[in-house]
Amino acid sequence: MHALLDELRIELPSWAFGNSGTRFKVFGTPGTPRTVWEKIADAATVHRVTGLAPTVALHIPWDRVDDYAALAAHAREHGVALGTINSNTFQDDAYKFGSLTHVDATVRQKAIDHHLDCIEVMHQTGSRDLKIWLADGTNYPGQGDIRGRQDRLAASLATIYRHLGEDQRMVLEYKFFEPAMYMTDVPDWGTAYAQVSALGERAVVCLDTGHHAPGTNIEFIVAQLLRLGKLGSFDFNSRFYADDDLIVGAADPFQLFRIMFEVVRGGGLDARSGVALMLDQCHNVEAKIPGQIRSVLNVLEMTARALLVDVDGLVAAQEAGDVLGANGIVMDAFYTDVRPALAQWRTERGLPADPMRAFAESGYQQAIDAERVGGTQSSWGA
Ligand code: PSV
Ligand code: MN
Repeated sequence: MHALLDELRIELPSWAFGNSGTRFKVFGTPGTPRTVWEKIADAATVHRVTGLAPTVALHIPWDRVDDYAALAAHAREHGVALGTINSNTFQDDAYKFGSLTHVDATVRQKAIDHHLDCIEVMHQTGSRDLKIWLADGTNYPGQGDIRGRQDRLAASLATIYRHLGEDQRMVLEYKFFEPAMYMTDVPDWGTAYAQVSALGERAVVCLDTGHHAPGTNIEFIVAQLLRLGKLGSFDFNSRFYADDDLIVGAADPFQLFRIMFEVVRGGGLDARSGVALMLDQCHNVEAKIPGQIRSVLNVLEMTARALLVDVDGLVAAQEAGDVLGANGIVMDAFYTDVRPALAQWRTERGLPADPMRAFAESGYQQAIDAERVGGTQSSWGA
């Protein structure tokens, strides 16, 4: 296996361990965490069997606690650390017509203050990244002034950026629609790039793989943002139709391979690149902990295949105009079954050869099913 595989780190979202669903129904599952403390214990289980997921992202206010230093210590005791802090300006009545873009300065200030609170949390957790996804947008032509909203967004982001600590970054996520249906204020990588470029070096873009129109060439965006030095992080998931938030690589493993190939090509696996690979998923009907294990393994598997591409041969074929030869080199890597080699790679590192099986045999699920009775199960939005 390629040495760079040892650099792979995948951050888990705390909310993947809570219940989630669609607007039609959220199904509860035995063993679902009631608190962020329990979510972190579950996330640590994924790291124990994969060795690939040493950090957990939090969502504020879903994961609000009184003592973040204690939460960080709890994570450490479980063998993981706290990672990205995600802000949330999409579930408060005040934000009906926008948050950082709102026409009313009082509402904008409330949204800015929430981000300053998140920065305070980051100081206590030791987190590097503040990730911002905005639900801001409009549903009807004429409802809002597109340009005015961009200007207010720029001003709000600049205020937040000024408050970041020296080692902290702002990561701006884009999404082309939903909940706004006509116009979203940060709909695409170009807008996110324009906004973060105006701020400075420590403002970068988050690429959520589910946030593009069907047919979008996502690996092109990866290559371009890496080239521009502005790819801050990924929110990995997969989609069949809209923003499905399904297990990464489930809908289109080849797309995940192509994305990881561009990450490798652009130096994004090197820790110094600052690119954070995160999952942003929900497990609505499947078991959550194995769902996260499978996701981590899918990223590992496609990264291992991407690292198999014979780059020298590829460049030679490209330069010779050998279209089929170049394509054949890429496809050879994609079609290589790396699973036996990865089992061996894990064994050499003292990890279970089969993490899914190791978790199933660990008895952890049965223990939490029995222990976590009563209380209110965590869910998306709580
Ligand atoms: C928005 O759809 C998003 O992708 C953002 O990253 C949010 O923080 C996350 O979903 C919540 O699941
Ligand atoms: Mn996301």
